[in-house]
Amino acid sequence: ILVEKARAEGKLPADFKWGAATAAYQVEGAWNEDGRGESVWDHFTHLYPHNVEGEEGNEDSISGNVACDSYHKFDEDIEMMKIMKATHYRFSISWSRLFPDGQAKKEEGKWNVNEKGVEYYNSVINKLIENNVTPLVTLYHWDLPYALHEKYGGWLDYHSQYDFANYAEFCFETFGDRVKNWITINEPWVNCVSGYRLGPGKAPYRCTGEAPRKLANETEGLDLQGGCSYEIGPSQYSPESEVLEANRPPQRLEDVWCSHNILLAHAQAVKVYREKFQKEQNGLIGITVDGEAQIPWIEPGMSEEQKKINEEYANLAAEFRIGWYSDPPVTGDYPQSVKERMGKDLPEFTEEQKAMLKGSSSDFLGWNTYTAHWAAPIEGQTPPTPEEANFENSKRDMWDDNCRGRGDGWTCIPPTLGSQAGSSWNTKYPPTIRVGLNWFSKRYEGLINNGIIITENGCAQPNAKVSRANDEVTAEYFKSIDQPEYADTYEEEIIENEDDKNTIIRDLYRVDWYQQYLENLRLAFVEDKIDVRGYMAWSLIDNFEWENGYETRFGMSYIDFKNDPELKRQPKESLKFLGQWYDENIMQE
Ligand code: PNW
Repeated sequence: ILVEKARAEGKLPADFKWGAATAAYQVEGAWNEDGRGESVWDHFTHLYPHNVEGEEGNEDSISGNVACDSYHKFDEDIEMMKIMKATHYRFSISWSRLFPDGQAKKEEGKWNVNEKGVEYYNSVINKLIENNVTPLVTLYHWDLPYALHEKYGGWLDYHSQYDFANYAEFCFETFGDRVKNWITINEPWVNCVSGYRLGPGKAPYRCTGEAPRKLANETEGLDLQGGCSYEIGPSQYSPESEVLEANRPPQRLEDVWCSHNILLAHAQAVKVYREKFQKEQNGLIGITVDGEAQIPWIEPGMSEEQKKINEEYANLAAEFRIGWYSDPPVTGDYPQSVKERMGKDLPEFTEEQKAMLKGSSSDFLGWNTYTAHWAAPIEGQTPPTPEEANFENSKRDMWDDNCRGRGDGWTCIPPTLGSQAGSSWNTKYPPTIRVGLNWFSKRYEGLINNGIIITENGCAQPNAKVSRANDEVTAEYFKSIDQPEYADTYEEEIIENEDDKNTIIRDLYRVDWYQQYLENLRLAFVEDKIDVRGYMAWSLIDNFEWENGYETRFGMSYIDFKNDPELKRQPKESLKFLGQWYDENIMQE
């Protein structure tokens, strides 16, 4: 009834989950306080300081050592939530803050947990609830305990699923009386492809290429590109991981195996929740996947036949870019197209694993959406056909290096779609959210009980550092296909000087971003009747943007990391805009 009433008024229903998102390593700081253990991000940012953009010699500027210090300043974060009228807040738990060596064990009814960590998350959860904000908790947002990487190669080893499930069980048991919305894993694709294939992007900085390497203590002839950590391979694998010793993924397939193991870890955690907690605690659990909606390339005067080819291609591209990760937790297996075209390079799930995976994200599906890709088959850049899939060093490797590794899914045609925001991959094409919601909804009809939640959406304010060549190309294109409204370049909003606080706070590019993406979300709900249940903006506050450091700002609240030791949060225009959007577009009972 709520839904019908809302649709009739062109609004979102009163129980719509409305909020902002952050992640532990990006905001908490306090990296070595109160017994927290090292994560791969602590370890590798310290080991390879040149892999993150920051100030030479200033360790805090290239790591999450201090970040926004939310570990001590969480009250101030709550003040920001109020401005946007958040009903929900999505944050993540740092696994190594609770279990410094990553291995949760319960003996005689007692967990080997770091109590200070528990105190912190209890206080976060309780404060949210006191302030009428519902917690939406991510268990893993890329900060794998370093001890597990060292012990057996982290996500490369199938043991990781059991360690993750034990940690998850502790969280359900301890926080589940108050936390009713759980996300197991954030963005398996980014975690695995950027962490184990592309180099050096995300920790643990493994990659397939011959990237130059320099450690923190090597001062001679520093190579500012930083390095990949693949050379630490075999010796890091302890005898305990006998299975992996025998079946170690070849370097070229590490991202594929990471993906496989992380999907299993998700399913194991859900199994624990379903069997031991869900009935009594009455909460929901799901996974969050990333991936650009794939927009078929069209041209003025293009034949119907070619349009159809490109549409089919777009679906195939989406199966590779998104379905690879979202199908297993819903349908229980990889998409047929991926299996056929990856051939024997793709690990198989056993029947038992398929059964465990199936429906493991049937409560809800989380989707992080930012950018769109064009899709069209381009000569020399298509993935292998099933016939070509079974050769070592085959066409698939070429395609992987040229296309998949670059993040273009199956499409492989530059540039990405829309005006350039402040991070290289981050372009603005608002219909992407509506296209993607429709794609999921059609693909998983009847398989997801409580709809899709947009668990992240947002942009970095455009700055002078990022190449804007894409703008002109896409602007021309949009004009040619009669969509001039997407031909924006927003030159007046580009920040020339990193310290131009006024431009950063008057973040009109971002206001426009939210306005347009939210309008597309509203249309998906009202017109297309898509079951979308929530929207979390990324991000509540400026924070540690991984390899891009602190000057790539996704936040709706400004922090002067360089000059303000208090790290005061200051609301930007966009934060206020969201509060207004809430009033105007979401039913108030
Ligand atoms: C997400 N891409 O990452 C993450 O979940 C956040 O932690 C991050 O801060 C945010 O988006 C902004 O980057 C992504 O290359 C990283 O398409 C890269 C991509 C997408 C999302």
